[in-house]
Amino acid sequence: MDKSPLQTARHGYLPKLPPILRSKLTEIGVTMGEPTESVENQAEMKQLFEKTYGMPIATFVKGSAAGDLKVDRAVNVGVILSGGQAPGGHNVICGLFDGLRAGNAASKLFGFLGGPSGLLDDKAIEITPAFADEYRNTGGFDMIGSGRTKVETEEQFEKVLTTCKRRKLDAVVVIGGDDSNTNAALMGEYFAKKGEAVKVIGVPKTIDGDLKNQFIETSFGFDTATKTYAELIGNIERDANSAKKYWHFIKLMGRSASHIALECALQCRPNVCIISEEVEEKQQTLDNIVDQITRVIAQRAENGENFGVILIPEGLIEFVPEMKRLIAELNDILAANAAHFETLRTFEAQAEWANKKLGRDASYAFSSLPNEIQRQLLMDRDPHGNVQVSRIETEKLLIEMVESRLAEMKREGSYKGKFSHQNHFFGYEGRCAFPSNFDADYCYSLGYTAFVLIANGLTGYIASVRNLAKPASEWQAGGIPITMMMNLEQRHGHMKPVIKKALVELAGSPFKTFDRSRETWAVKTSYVYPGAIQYYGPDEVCNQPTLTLTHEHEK
Ligand code: FBP
Repeated sequence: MDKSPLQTARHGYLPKLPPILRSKLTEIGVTMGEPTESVENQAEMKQLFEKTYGMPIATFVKGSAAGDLKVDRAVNVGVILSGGQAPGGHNVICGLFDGLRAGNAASKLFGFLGGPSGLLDDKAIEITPAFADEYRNTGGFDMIGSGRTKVETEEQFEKVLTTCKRRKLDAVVVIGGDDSNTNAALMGEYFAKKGEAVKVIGVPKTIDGDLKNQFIETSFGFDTATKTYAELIGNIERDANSAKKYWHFIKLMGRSASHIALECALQCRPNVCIISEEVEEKQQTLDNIVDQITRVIAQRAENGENFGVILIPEGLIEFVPEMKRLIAELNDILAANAAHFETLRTFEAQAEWANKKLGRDASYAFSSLPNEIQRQLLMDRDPHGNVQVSRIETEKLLIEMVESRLAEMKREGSYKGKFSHQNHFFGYEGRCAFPSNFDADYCYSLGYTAFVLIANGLTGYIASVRNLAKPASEWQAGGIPITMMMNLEQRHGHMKPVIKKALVELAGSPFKTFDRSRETWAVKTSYVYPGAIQYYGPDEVCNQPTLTLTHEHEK
């Protein structure tokens, strides 16, 4: 395969590891902290996770390694990439591979193909040194592929176990987001309950940035994805400020949380950035959001500035109270009547059926939406029961509503400007970018950490590399029990144990920083142009963490 000059250069990049992981493996010990609790529903979670609930936080320290797997014994480990792509996944695999081989050169790593389904169907390749080298510091998940199959039934766990036994696996590493790490926790518990020796370790991945807590400071991929989007937004801002004729509505990925939109706003200072969590907190309707946008457009028009940039988080629709209720009702009726719904061939028939099944308020909300959005709301759910928000064109819905509101204002004489618009959706553009130095280092460290957790006989843990706002020379490593991040939520019409998404905290420093300046950015053009990710050069240009991480560490 032909390689670009950057691809060739990045092969030679040596990811930085936290000091503890640079020690000899026999000198890495683990200290165990206090027992932990799940974020909510502690009593129920304790019952559901009899074996793996309440385990302590593990921190690697200099000392002799302890545990039931000795680091120098040859081990077999399976790895899967699960869910949406995020920059750096390949480096997690390479870090895990290098850790395994540093422990014992005869250890084997199997990459299961296409995500969890590879584990179920036992489709795997053995990772060799030459194969790993091909993928070091590259973006994408094409090394072994990914998928979103949910592993939750006893039959599926048994199939995974059969695969593990056939391959003589000591452990499985699941590289994934909240749903995939929920799978990992369930699998770890199942094996432990059955007295099986196979360990399960998770690694926090998702560009959405919503798989985090005090010990998982960020999920990998968030850094690179937001820097990629920020480059594009900055370019559009500069275009808008040059041509002075368009309002750009930019939808940004992030299935639920608005971390991506907020980070891009902090980096680029757009005129408006909607934060879904604030919409929910203030119980804002779609009309309220349209008011907020049109007010800014009218104010800028008075200053002769008929252009601007508006950021819209992908998950917004699910946070607008009337839409949230509508989607929840739709999810339930679609789950309960899946077979009948399949028989409805046309959109008209589906919409009519849904309208009859919905309660009065939800039916009113549904009918008030343009047909295209109705159609998008009725589309297939993902295997975890989620609406596929990346396919709902919220940016176009808002443009339509803003345009008609501005027309009314023009008639009333309260708006005299000119409104021309462009719409964009940035999501897939950022998921497979070359990992930034931060993500390249973080991911490699996470993979290596996963190996050390396995070597110490831990299961049901997620790899944790901490102190990330500081240079890698000050990072720490360890693991936390996955159950610590879990609670019960309604999925497919049933209460299920899942990892609780970490949403944007309105009392948190990143949002407060944005809040302090947004009124100014709305009216006065204050754009900042971050430019492309830099891989080589001075630290302040190529080794900075996200502003979210930086602000969160200020508190
Ligand atoms: P993960 O949570 O699996 O990391 O995926 C996140 C994401 O990129 C969301 O931002 C987006 O809504 C979704 O995946 C898109 O999914 P798909 O790749 O199936 O279109």
